[in-house]
Amino acid sequence: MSLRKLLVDVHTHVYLPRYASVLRSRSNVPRILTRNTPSGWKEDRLLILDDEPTGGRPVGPQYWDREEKLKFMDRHGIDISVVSCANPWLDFLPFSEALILAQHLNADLESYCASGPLVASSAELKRLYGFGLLPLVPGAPADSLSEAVTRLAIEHPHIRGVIIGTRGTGLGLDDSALEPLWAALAETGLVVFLHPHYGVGSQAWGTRDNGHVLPLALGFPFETTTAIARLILAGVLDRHPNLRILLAHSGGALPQLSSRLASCVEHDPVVAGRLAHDVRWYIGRLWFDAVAYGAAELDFVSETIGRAGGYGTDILPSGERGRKLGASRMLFGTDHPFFPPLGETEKWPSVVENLEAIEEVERWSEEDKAGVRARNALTLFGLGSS
Ligand code: 5CU
Repeated sequence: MSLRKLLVDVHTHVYLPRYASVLRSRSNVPRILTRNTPSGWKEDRLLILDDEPTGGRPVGPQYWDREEKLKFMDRHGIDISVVSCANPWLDFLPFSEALILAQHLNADLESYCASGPLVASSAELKRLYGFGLLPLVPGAPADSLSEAVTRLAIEHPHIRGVIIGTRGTGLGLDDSALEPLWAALAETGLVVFLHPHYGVGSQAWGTRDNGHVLPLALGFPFETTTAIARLILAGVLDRHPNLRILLAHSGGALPQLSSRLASCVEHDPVVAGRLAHDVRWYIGRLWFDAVAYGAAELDFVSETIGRAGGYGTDILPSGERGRKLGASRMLFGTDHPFFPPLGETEKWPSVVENLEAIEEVERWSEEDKAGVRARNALTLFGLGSS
């Protein structure tokens, strides 16, 4: 199969068996508990979010079994998945435990990918690659984080990046103690997948029962928006221009708010003085998954990214050139195994919606769409000769 026709999923999660057993061993959230159903079955339930309703939600082999991941990929025509541990990663562990568990889980992930199948018609491309874990928890010494990055890059060829949350070692991603981490990530070229877990200000959700709708639909993306905005405002991308950051859920509200953010910075000489560029310029230095569920949103995000690179320069790439630039920074994702279908269906509606959204962006050429489906990921993760 031509690489142009591939489908690559960059946002797809797993709780490896070792991680699932840690969750099973716990009596506080995050945890997996087994309970008896009224019909006498035992069922596993996952509790990871702070406000998870008592009893959590069903969890099963689709979260940890590689065969289930491959079946899901086959069913949706996905050739390659770049899998990552789902939240909340190692956030709940003390540093000494997080350090050891990260090493074990990264070795597990390497073998999950390396011993998996090849892409049909390719002698070199695997169907599975991964984002590793770092012991990025309170108390982590800065040099241990950069050492972990170097080790990951040297020891695990199928791990092409790291997934991180928004809290760093407790003070967020603008903490200057993280400088050696950014330096090591930029040096190794590992892609940083920035993903939310905590949401923001849950008092804003009110008292009406809306289940997980508001925390997941709004809280998650707002959390990512705040975290990446703080990283940009701290000048991290000026000091580490080779850092490659992929934002979950199409960057949350960052594209929509980027000109407002830029205007606020312009009005604050202290913050503006810290940055080498107009804030919007940095948006063009990031990558965005295409997990937005709508064509209008994808179109808007790519247009915003495309224009971003021109801010502060004489050329404002708009029109086709801007769109191409923007589309080249967007990558298909599914969020599997989250958002499963509610009834019996062959394909998951959440996946079909994301694929249809790519197909329906009228201003993207077939070339742009093929890029979002596969080529951009192949290039970003250095897979095959894209
Ligand atoms: O449904 C959820 O809670 C989640 C989650 O926790 N993490 C994620 O990536 N997607 C959905």
